[in-house]
This record gives sequence, structure tokens and C-alpha cells, in this order.
Amino acid sequence: MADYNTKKLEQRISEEGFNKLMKINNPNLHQFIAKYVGLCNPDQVFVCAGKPDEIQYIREAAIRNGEERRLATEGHTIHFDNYYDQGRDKKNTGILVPKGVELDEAIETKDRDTALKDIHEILKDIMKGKEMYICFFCLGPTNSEFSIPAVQITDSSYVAHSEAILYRPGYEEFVVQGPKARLFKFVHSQGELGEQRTCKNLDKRRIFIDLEEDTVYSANTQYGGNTIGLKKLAMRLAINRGSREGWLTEHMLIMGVHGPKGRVTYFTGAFPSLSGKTSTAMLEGETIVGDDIAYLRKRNGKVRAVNVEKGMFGIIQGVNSKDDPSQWKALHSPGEIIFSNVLVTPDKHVHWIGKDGEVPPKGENHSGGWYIGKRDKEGQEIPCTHPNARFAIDLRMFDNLDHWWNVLEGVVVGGIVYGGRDSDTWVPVEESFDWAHGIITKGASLESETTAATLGREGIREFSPMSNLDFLSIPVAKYIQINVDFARDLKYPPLIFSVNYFLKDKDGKFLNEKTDKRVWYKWMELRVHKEVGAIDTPTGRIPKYKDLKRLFKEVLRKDYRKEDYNKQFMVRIPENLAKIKRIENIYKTKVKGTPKILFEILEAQKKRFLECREKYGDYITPDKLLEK
Ligand code: SPV
Ligand code: MN
Repeated sequence: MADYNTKKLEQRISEEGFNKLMKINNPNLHQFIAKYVGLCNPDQVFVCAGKPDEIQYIREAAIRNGEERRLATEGHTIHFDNYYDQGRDKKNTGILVPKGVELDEAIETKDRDTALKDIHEILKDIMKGKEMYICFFCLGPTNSEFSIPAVQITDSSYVAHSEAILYRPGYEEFVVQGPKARLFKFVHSQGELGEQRTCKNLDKRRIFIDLEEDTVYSANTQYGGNTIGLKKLAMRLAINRGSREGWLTEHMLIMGVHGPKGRVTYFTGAFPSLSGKTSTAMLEGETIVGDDIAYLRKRNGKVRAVNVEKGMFGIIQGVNSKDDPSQWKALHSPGEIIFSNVLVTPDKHVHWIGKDGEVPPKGENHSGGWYIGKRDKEGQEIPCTHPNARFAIDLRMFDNLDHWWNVLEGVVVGGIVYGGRDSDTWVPVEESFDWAHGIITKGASLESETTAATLGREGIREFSPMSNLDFLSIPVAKYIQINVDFARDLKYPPLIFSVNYFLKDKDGKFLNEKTDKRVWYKWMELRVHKEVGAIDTPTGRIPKYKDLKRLFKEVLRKDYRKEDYNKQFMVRIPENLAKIKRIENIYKTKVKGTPKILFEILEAQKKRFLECREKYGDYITPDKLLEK
């Protein structure tokens, strides 16, 4: 078999490329490549071992074939996705399950046999007349217990280029791990291209995740979340693998929070899309390790985390010079950045919704030639950029990158934060009573209100456990149980917190300024080291006024008023009881086999609310609780 595959590869690939493949002693890899070179049938194959001249070849190919165009600033390029290919395609993304196997209704699945047949028919000869790129990366730091070697086959130089920015080079890891490597494999084809060099056959868009072979297939799409195999596609494979091996894959940022006397404490944080994840990872005064995906492992009684990536595929909407100084600076410096689906002006500068300055009257965007007031086929006015327009950048272009961002054993996690868009229930920051209480009442109970950026009505609460629902490849109940068990008996479990940046008063006005979150992280950092006290409420532990007053002064040079504190940290019992009811209902009706502990912990919380209501009424300011 091995010989057969080797021969096939030798026939189809240049001597140089073939030799690069043969340096890796892994028959599984050779078989995989031989199969898809044969099936997709490209005119040429380029093997990228990650050397600078090879990456340069891919950059230039993207310009040559029009998938990217150069912008005015050196190193900046623009890429467009089809107008109807601007986000993750949930409907056509599925976990492949053999007959008789079922996941929850919240997880999109496809019958494995039918789907494999379908995708292999689609992939047949799909790369005729095109070049195939074969690229090697490593998820997590190389040469560490976190490392997962991942191979990407694609006919999109934009996808290959994006991955070179976003992921650590992995060719050497493949060579070192040899036959022992347990690879993740990705096959992608953008299919036929039309105007603006974007996908033509969206009706044949497919993203199929095959857990049995650790392989993901993606076709007739270009948007990064559907095509960049190492991002959300690898995440599904990793959740499945980790669930068997005792480690976690989370949709989490990692950041260093800088405490007193030069101390740095690491936090991870899960936030659903568009509820402040990247802005938290980039918080002024702190340092970033990662903004999207983390692997968590236990070692010597502690939890350690690594950033799976080395770059950011960031949302550009709303990035401005005042709120996002580090991003602003990097986006305006020469260096390698791929912008996607932003507005390009005739002089080749870029603009986006929420950028400083006026919207240029015309240019080119994801709809083609654009002018203010342009409408699409459905009669909707087209904004200057899609709300999900993005940029891909290496984290090393940021001046706030944490010193230990690439450390092999990962950073020690002091705290885990869960937060969503919530206008009326959760307080701005709160610590859970213990690990299991935090996982259940904060992580597993996470909800987020929909925004204008997603289709459908605004302000609807969506259930978003650990902000990871879209990426689960195992049943929700099992995922919750694994999370509960993960650090429960550790000697030094991370503290679990919730945050809410979106709390409003009765008139619909936000109760906090955007910058207030800087104080919440300083408080959490002190809690991890037991350097400040807290007030127990039915939902957890909240800050004392005096500590926040001092921190507001130190961090923001602001006077923090007691009346603001009382409004922000008021315990809102009716809203909290309603939330418990909603969450219980979801776990009873939509999730199969929910662990008992979830209902027990929610029940206990309910009991605390009812007792508290007896004594103090529906809305309780923290000072009342202190009096007890
Ligand atoms: C998200 O939507 O959570 C992202 C972007 O990070 S995507 O790559 O589309 O998943
Ligand atoms: Mn994400």
C-alpha cells in the first residue's frame, strides 16, 4: 500500500515537492495526500514546508490568481468572499455520524455514508486547471504535549496564506513525530470562481467533519470560518479527541492580567461572537496570549492553557483609535495583513463600519462596486462593510503580546471568565462559589442576546453554553459533565467568574462604560490571590464597594460612586429566577441525559433566591446583604 501511494505521489508531484513529503515518515499522510491529489486532480501541486521562500510563493500566488489584491500600505492585501458567503454556514456544516448514532438536536449532523459519497462526488476533478497547496502546521506550540500536527490541502492561496499568518509552522513537527503523529487532515476546494474571484457554486457548499478519520472536508466556500481548517474545523476534531483523553478545547481567549508588583495572572475567557471577546483579550494595560481558541490540560494540580493559534482573525467592525489602540496601530502599520470584506477606496485604502472618520462615498466591497445607499437583490441597503468583515494578522504585530504567549507547557490559569450580552440579569463581575457552581451557573448557563450582526431579530437570548455550542462534536450533556469533572478535584482549580459588560438600567441605558472592564479584571486578579474580600450573594461573590472605589481611582482615575455600585451590583431576583427557569427547561427538553448535578446546583441557587426574597424583596442592593 505504502509503495502504491508513493508511486502515485511521484507521478503527480515535482521532485522537490515529492522529496519534502518523503522526509516525513508517515504512511497515513502519504495515503491521504495521494488520495486527494488523485480525486481533486489539480494541474500542479505545491508542497509548502514553511520556509520563507515557500510562503512568499503562496503570497504571490494569491496576488497572481486574484484571490487577494495589494493595498496602499506595504504588506496589506484585500480578499473578498461571495456576498452570500460572509459567515459560518451552520446549515451545511455537519458532524458525520454513522447510522444509529445520535447527537443533540442543537448539533448539526449528517449521515456519514451519504455525506462522504456526496462530498467525494463534489471533490472529483474540482481542482482541474488549478494548483493544489499542501501545507503543514501545528496546533498549539510545537514540541509540546499540546502539539497536534495538521495538514491542509487547498486550492485557495488565500486559505493557505491565512493559515501561514494564523498558525505555527508544523513541517518539522511532522518530521519529528513521524509515524507516531496523530494528524488532523483538511481538504478544501473553493470550486469554481466568478466575479471578484469568489465562489460561484454556493448551492454545493459543504463543510463535513469526519471524527472517525480526523478529517474535515470543505467545498465551494471561501469564508475563513468555513475553510481555514485549523480554526473552527479543527476545533470540532479537538473537542472529540480531548473528550477521550481528559483535556479541553475551549472557545476562549487567554490573557495576562497584570497585578501588583509585576505579578501576572492568566485568565481564559469564553464569550459568544460580538460580545467583547477580542476587546477583552486586547484590554488596555494587560497582555494577550490568544483571542479565540485554547487547549487546557491539567498538570501538577494546576490547569495550563495554550493558544492553539499564533494570529488573530479579528472582527474589524467598530475598531477605532480610542477603544482599540493596539489594533489600530497594527492595522495602520506596514506588515502582513489580509483584510476581508471591508471597503476599498479608489486610492486603495480601507474603511469599515465604526472606523474613525467619514465613510467614503464609494469604493469596492463584498457587493462589488459600492456607493452609499446601494441596495442588494433583496432590497436591503448594503453597509460599507459586512458586519463580519475581518482581518488576519500575526499576534507578533501587536505591542501588547504577552511575553509567555508561546511557552511549551502553557500558562497557568488563575481564572476562567464567562460572559455574554445580558441587559438585565447578571452583575458586571462575580466569582462563583466553587468550580462546579461556576461551570453550571455561569458556563453552562451562558446566554447572549442577538445583535444586528446576525440575521433575525435583535435582543433575543440565545443559549450558548461555554460559547462553544456551534463547535461541539460530542453530546452537550457529556461536554458539561467533562467540564464539571475537569478541575473539580484539583489542588489549585482556577476560580470561575462571570462578567456582563452589557447591563442596562430601566431606561435601556448601559450601566457601565466600556473601560470599566479594566477594573473588573484587576479585581478578579486580586481574588485569585485572596488579596481582596467579597460579599456573598445568592449567585456568587461580588466585589466590595471600597475595593472597587480604590481600583477605579488607580486604574481609570475615576471617582466611583456608591449609587452606581448599588445599581450595577443589585441582585435582580425576578430576572435571575426567570433565567434559571429558561436554562432548566433547555436542559430538560433539548439536551439528552443532562447530568443531575446541573439541576441540583440550579435548584440550590433557586432556594437561595427564594430565601433572600423573603427577607429583602425582589431587588437587593449589596449593602443590605452586608448588614446580615
Ligand atoms: C467566531 O465566529 O467565533 C470566529 C470567527 O472566531 S469564525 O472563524 O468564523 O469562527
Ligand atoms: Mn471564535
